[in-house]
Amino acid sequence: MKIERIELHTIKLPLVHPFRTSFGEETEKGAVLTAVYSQGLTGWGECVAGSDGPLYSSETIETAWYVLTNFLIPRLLGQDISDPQTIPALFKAIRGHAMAKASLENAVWDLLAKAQDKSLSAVLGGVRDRVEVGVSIGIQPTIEALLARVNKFVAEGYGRIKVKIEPGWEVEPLRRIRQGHPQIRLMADANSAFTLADTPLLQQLDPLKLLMIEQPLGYDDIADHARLQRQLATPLCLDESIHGLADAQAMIDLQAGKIINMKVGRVGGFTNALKIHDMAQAAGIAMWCGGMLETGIGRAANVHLATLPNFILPGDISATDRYFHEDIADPPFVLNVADSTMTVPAGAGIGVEVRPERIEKARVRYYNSSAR
Ligand code: OSB
Ligand code: MG
Repeated sequence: MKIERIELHTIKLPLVHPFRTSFGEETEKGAVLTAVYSQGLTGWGECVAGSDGPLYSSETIETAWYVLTNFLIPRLLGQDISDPQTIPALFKAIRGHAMAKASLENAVWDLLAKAQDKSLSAVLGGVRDRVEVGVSIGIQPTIEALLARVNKFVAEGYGRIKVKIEPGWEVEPLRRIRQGHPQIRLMADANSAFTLADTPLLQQLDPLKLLMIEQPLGYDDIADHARLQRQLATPLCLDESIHGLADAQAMIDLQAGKIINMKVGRVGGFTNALKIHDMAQAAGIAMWCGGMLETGIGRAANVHLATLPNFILPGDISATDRYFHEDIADPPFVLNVADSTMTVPAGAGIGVEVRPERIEKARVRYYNSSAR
């Protein structure tokens, strides 16, 4: 299909509850939404780069806009694409900027799936129609506030709880959650807030039987995670450190952890995500789908991705009402309370209906370009 037209929309949506991690607090979700047009169909993508600065990764919505409009869109517009796995080659000369690349490539996956009248899960090779999910809870002002939040989400039906940690907010909060919920699947995410010198502190988490500790050390550091894993019983999971195939291979070779948090934006799109999925599966590295507080577009893409066979742990994919009062797509995602799952949209492509009037309401920046 010839890519006839591409639109970008930067939107800002207020979050229902502020989200604090070791790298900062977000009260609003900013995203660049990508739309690709061909033969009367529209494919949608969402760029997960940060709107508050290069804090989680080096990309921001501003760097993504710059790279998309100057380098990526000119390489894609007017191209005749029949297989989205050919797109990374078009973008090869552009180094880095995985999230910008993914937002465009993933929109083409949606477009081509819609043209075949197949769900995104079907074209990716998914094997299930519901995916296990959990909730990621930010750093709270007090332990009492954290426990109240955990209890609320457990009561809502979430069967896996992840809490953000940082120095000074680690062992005690997790111990108190464990006391109240002896059996729940519990894990911690440090977003790179610790160093190897904190090994004795992190060892104190071993008796709490956490599912995993996510990204305790440097955002680009694989070797130190290997050193730490040798001294911990709790499995380590890498998030920030895995930017592509080479990082996943290094993690496997160095035994730097046992689990990968897959974020399709962080690895540059579905083509790379599929390759890392297969590589990890062959190496016995488990995988789950991470989240970046996505709108309905990115959330739908995540749900489809999580249907792949090696996604064997619950994902950071929560119900829409946990993030937004009103999303830009319908229907909202809801939790199946009986088994802490989310149902995969059955329609073509990402399977959600994007609402243009809501995008317009939330929009702060717009771009439109047509092929000649
Ligand atoms: O590290 O997994 C992370 C949100 C923004 C940036 C980084 C992370 C997160 C989350 C939220 O943990 C997961 C979600 O979308 O619910
Ligand atoms: Mg993380």
